[in-house]
Formats: sequence, C-alpha cells, structure tokens
Amino acid sequence: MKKILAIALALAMVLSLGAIAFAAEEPIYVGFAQVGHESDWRTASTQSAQDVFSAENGYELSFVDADNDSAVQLDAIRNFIQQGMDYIIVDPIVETGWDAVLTECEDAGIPVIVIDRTITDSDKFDAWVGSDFMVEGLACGEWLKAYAEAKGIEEINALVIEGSTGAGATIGRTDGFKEIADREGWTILDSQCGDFTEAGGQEVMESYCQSYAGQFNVVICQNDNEAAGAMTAMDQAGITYGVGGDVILVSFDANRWALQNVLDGKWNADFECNPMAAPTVDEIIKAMEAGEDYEAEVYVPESWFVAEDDVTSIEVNGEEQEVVVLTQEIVDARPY
Ligand code: GZL
Repeated sequence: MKKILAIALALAMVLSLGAIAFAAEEPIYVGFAQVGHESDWRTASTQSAQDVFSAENGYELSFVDADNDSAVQLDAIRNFIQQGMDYIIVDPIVETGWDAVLTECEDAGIPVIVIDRTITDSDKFDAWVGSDFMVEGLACGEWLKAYAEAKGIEEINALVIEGSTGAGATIGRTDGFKEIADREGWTILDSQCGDFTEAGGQEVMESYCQSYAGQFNVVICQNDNEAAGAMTAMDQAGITYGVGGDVILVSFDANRWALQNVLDGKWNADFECNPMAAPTVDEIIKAMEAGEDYEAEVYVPESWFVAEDDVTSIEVNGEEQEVVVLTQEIVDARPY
C-alpha cells in the first residue's frame, strides 16, 4: 500500500512540476498598433518595441503598422481583442475617436497602454508613456527668443512645417511655439502640414520659397525628416540656412543623423522627442503581471541640442533647462 502511495505522490509532483514549467513558458501576448513608418523617429520607436517585446523577454508581439490610417489602427485593436491579447499598446495617430474602441478593450478586460502621442477624448487606458509636446514647442520658442537676442536679431518672421494633422505631437509643438511667438510679437507667416515626412517637408518648403521669398528668417520643422526636405527646397531656391545663413532652421526629434546636421551648422537647433518608450512599458506590464503598483503616466527624458554656445540654458514654464551644445562625441553616442 505504502509503495502505491509513494508512486502516486511522485506522479503528482512530476505532473505539477510539468504544469509549472508549462505555465512558466507561456508568453505574455502583446498587440502593438503603431502609427506607421513615416519617419526615422518612427523606425526607432518600432525597433525599440520589437527589441523589448521579444521571446527572450517573455513576450509574443503582434505588430501592426497602421500606415498613418486611423481606420486601420482601430481595426488592428479590435483584432487584438478578438485574438485575446493580454495587453494592447497603441501609439494613437490622432488624439480623438478613441472612446468606443477603448471601451471594447475595457469590456474585454484587456489593459491598454498608450505610448508617445496622446488621446484626449477618453481616459479608458491604464498607462501612458511619452513626451510633453507642449513643452517641446515652448522650449523651441524660448530658445529662439534667447538666440535672437544673442545674435541681435530684432524681428522674427517664421514659417512652420507642421506634423500630421490631429496628432498630439503636432498640436503641442504648434501651440507651444505659438504661445511664445504671440508673447514676443513675432510673425508666423504660415503653418502648413508636412505630415512628418521628408517629401512633405520639401513640398511645403518649395511652396513657401515661392510665396514668401525674402520675407522669412526662421523655419520651424516639426520633425527631422521634414527638415531634411526643407533643406533640399531651400538649396534649390538658393536660400542659405543654419549657422551664418539667412534663415534659422530648427527641427524636432533629434535623430543621430539630424544632430550631425546641427553639429555641422546646417541646422541651428533640434529638440529631442525620445522614441524609446518600450523599456518603460515593459516595466509597467511586468508590474501589472505581478500585481504591483506602477506609474500610470511617465514622461520620457528629452534634451535640447544646439550648434553654438550663445544659449546654454532656457526657462520653460518657470523651470531652468539645459541647452546642450553639441560635440562629435555627443552625436556619436546618441542611441538612435
Ligand atoms: C512624436 C512622434 C512624431 C515624431 C515624428 O512623439 O509621434 O511622429 O516627432 C513621428 O518624427 O513621425
């Protein structure tokens, strides 16, 4: 009898260990609905997610590139619900139109983590990791004010090449810069959508060179790819820009290749937008898995980069912020 019990006990232990082993190997299923592939920033954001949500880190990632199409992005999320994802991550193409699908996620009991851009018409998500786009726009304006003063530039006539219409990044950068422009009495001659692409930036800048020839001394591009396109258009129009040029050229994102343009004096400044939200999202998911507390709103760290040392700090919303004067060492060390 004792022998039978010993065998039964041993069998039960083997089965339970097998179950634990099986359970331990079950990945965390994550669905990620990405904006698209419109810019180098986006490429870095996607790569970061694919690096973090890997099998080695205990994940199985389902990735959808929505190609800047909100309908595709919403469909992707509904498919993630059908597939029974454990978590859904979304970088919202635009700020609105989200409450219905987020309610469906909530009803399905699937936590949603929003990264990068913002959602303004629903709070039915569990965490957000991204940038303060208003601060990015304000920092750009405060730096330009200090830079113009240092250079003895009394009049600012600016042209803005906006990002994708309705995107939180576009809205924040536009509103932030305009707040300083209005305070300082600058003129914003025009502000058109370049859709965060190089082609879009070139097209808008070509139009600006026609319509505002000789009238502007500042071009604000809302991302590096647009600034690359704007450079091409100004080259073609024989307009000089950057350090010692007729036009101050400013960008956002701070990709490594773009910071090389700043260091080389082709651009005057670049305001970082950090694409590396995935590591923080990983921490949040692991905390959720363990039933632990987590930060539900996380701003990623960002820096402001310039070519010259006329301005080494600015004040944004009453807070002093460093302005980083680039060196080759800094550029070479950039993560993306
Ligand atoms: C900003 C991000 C923007 C980048 C662009 O957080 O959403 O979209 O600034 C990207 O480069 O296309």
